[in-house]
Amino acid sequence: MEKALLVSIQIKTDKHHWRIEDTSSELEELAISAGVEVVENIICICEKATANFLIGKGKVEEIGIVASEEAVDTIIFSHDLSGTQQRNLEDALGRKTIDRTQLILDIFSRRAKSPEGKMQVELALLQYLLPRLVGKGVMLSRLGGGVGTRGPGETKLEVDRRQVRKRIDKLKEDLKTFRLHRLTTHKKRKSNNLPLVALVGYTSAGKSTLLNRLTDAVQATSGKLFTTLDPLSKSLQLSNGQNIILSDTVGFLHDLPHHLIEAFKATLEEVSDADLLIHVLDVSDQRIHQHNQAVQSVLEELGLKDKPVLVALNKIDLVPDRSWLQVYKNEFTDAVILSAKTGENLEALIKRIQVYFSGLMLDLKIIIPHSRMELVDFFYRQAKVDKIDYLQKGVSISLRISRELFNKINKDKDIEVIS
Ligand SMILES: Nc1nc2c(ncn2[C@@H]2O[C@H](COP(=O)(O)OP(=O)(O)OP(=O)(O)O)[C@@H](O)[C@H]2O)c(=O)[nH]1
Ligand SMILES: [Mg+2]
Repeated sequence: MEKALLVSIQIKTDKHHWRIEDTSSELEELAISAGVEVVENIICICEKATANFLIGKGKVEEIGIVASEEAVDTIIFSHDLSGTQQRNLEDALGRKTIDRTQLILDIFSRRAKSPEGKMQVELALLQYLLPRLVGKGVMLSRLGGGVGTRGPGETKLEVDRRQVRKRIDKLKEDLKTFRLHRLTTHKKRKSNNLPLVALVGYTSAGKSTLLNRLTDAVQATSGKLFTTLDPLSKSLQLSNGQNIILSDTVGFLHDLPHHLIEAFKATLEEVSDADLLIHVLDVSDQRIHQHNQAVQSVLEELGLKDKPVLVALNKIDLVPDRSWLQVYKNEFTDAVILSAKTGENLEALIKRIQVYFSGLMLDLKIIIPHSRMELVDFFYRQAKVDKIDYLQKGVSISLRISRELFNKINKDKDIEVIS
C-alpha cells in the first residue's frame, strides 16, 4: 500500500480557513478514501505563503526528515500548490508531492462510473494540469504511479499543451451532447409534472443511504468519500398518493476546486431543476457547522441560494447524548432529525415533503366529456383521484392536483371546473 505523509497547512493571511484540526482530519479522510496508508499527519502553521515552497525552508527540511524516517512514498499537502511550488517541493523532498485538489481529482477518477462522469473528471483533471505543464513533452507521472498521478484515461501520458488543449475541446464537445440528452429527459419529466426533490449535502452525510431508505433504489453507499458521482433519480409515492422524483447528487466539499464545480455543474443540473432541496447534515460529525457552511457556499456558487430547503439532521443513532439534538434543532429551524440507517423518524421527513407539496396542491371537482375519456387515465397517473362518477353529460372527477398541472389543463376547453 502506498504510504503517505500528510501536511496540513494553515496560512495566517488566508481568509476563511478552517480550524487546523478540522483541515487535518478532513485531509486524512480524503487520503484514506484515495486508498493510501497515512503514516503521519504533520501540522504546519505559517505566517504567510512563500512563492517557492509555500512554507518556510526549515519546515520543508523537517518534513524531509520525517518522510525519510517513515519511508513514505508520497507527501500530500492540504493547501493548493502552484506548479513551481510543487516541483520545488518534489526536488527538495525527493518524493512525489501532491495537493488536495489532486487528491480529490484522484478520488473522483476512481469513483466515476458512467461515461459522462468519467469525461467530466478527465476534463477537470486536464484543466488542472494544463497550467502546470512546463515546456513540451512533460511526463505527467514523474515520480512513479499511485495517488494523484492518474493520467487521463488512467494511462501514463506524455503530453504537450497543444495535445491537452485539443483533448479538452473534444471533451467539452462530447459533454455538450450528453447535456442535450439530459435536458430532453428533464423536459420529459417536467411534462409529467412530477415535483423533483434533490438530496444535497456534504460528502458522506448519508444522502445515498437516505435515498435507499426512501425508495427501493440500490445506490452504492460507503464510508469512503464521494461514493456518488453520477446522479440517480427514483420516483417515490408519498402516502397521500403524490408522486415525486427523488434525486441523489455528488457530495459537496469545502473549497471544492473550481474546475470540479465547473465540471460537475451538469451533474448538479438536477439540483438547479429541483422544486425542493433536502439538505442532509451529519449530526454525529463535529464539523457539522463547517459542512453546513461549505454546502451553503457551493449552493451560492451554483446560484441556488434561494431554493426552498428542508434540513435533515441525519445519523442520530450515532449521537449518544440526545439532548444535543435540541441545540441543533433550534439552530436549524424546522429541521427533521432522523437516521437513514435505522430508519428512525423517516416518516417525519416524508410527512414534511408531503406538507410542502400539498401547499401547492388544489382540491377540485371537474367534468370531462365522454369523448375525452383518455383524460381519466391521465389524471390517475398525474394527480390523486378521490372520486369518479359517470354522469350523462360526462365523467365527474374529484381530485387533488398540483397548481402547475391545473394551470395547464385549465386551458383545455373540454374540461369543466365545477368547484
Ligand atoms: N450510523 C449511521 N450511519 C449512516 C447513516 N446514514 C448514512 N450512514 C453511513 O455513512 C456513510 C456514508 O453514507 P452515504 O449514504 O454513502 O453518504 P453520501 O452522502 O451519499 O456520500 P457521497 O456519495 O460520498 O457524497 C456510509 O457508511 C453509511 O452507512 C445513519 O443514519 N447512521
Ligand atoms: Mg452518495
